[in-house]
Amino acid sequence: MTLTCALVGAPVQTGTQQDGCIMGPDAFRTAGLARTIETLGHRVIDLGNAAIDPVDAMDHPNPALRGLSETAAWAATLEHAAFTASQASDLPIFLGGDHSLAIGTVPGVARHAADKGQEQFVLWLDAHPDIHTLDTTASGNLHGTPTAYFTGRTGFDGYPALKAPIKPENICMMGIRSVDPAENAALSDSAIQVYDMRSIDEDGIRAPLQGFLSKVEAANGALHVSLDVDFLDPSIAPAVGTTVPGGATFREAHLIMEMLCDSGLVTSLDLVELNPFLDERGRTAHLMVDLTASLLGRKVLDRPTRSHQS
Ligand code: B3U
Ligand code: MN
Ligand code: MN
Repeated sequence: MTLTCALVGAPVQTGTQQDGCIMGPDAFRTAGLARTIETLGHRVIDLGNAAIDPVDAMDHPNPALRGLSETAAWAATLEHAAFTASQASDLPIFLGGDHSLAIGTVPGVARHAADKGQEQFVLWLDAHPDIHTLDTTASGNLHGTPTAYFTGRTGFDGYPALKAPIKPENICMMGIRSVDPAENAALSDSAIQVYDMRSIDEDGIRAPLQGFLSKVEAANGALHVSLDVDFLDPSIAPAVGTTVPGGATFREAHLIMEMLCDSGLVTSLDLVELNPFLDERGRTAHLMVDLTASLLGRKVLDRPTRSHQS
């Protein structure tokens, strides 16, 4: 199937401690994202980079917080950008930028799904659950907070009101291996499906992902995939500020993307946390582009692979 993909640059780095994610959108473009997608027979429209206006400082009792007013401003800007890109294309691809951008992209695509009468689902591919509130984050880095915000948890004063919060039971997290105590408590009380690296080691990727995709299909839902570079093992994806050992392998990551492609269910994608300043000759940027290619139909064989025949 030929898709129209809209690229939306989201050069957000106020959610992290380390500078560099601001260059992410240009690194994805330089690594040939548009060309690669077009080679697979799809159409690409590049909508350029979103931007925020200067903002006034916001106060908050948590003294660790940094970049609060800018990040809250990105929420509104990217919600709008994601909503309009969803209307203008079959598949908006958001080029990060740190993961705090999902406070805009996920609510924006969810509003579009709600308008169409569809439930929004989210596949969160990350070393971290990013489920801190403004009160619980000890690092103060707001890229650790998006899933708490878009599921409608309290503790986000000053942020835009959510029009279509994501139901926790519609979220599947994979690759999780770094969880703070407050996040652990939040996940214990939550209906979010979490597959940590232990469960992937024991059961593999295929069965849990197939289970989640069946749920999305049964609900005729929209599916947003949020891919954090640190989902991948640092040995294959060094260009990220928060490397965590024991990540997804090259083969696991491609298998996920191939299964997502076969499902035909993905309606939007975040590519986040790429810090080109930390990359080695563009290899992480290229890997993220290659994973996107697998999601959009690049295959080893034209004929079905063995697993499809059995
Ligand atoms: N949970 C930690 C670490 C972290 C979260 N997201 C990333 N790192 N990328 C925190 O700072 O909230
Ligand atoms: Mn993340
Ligand atoms: Mn992460």
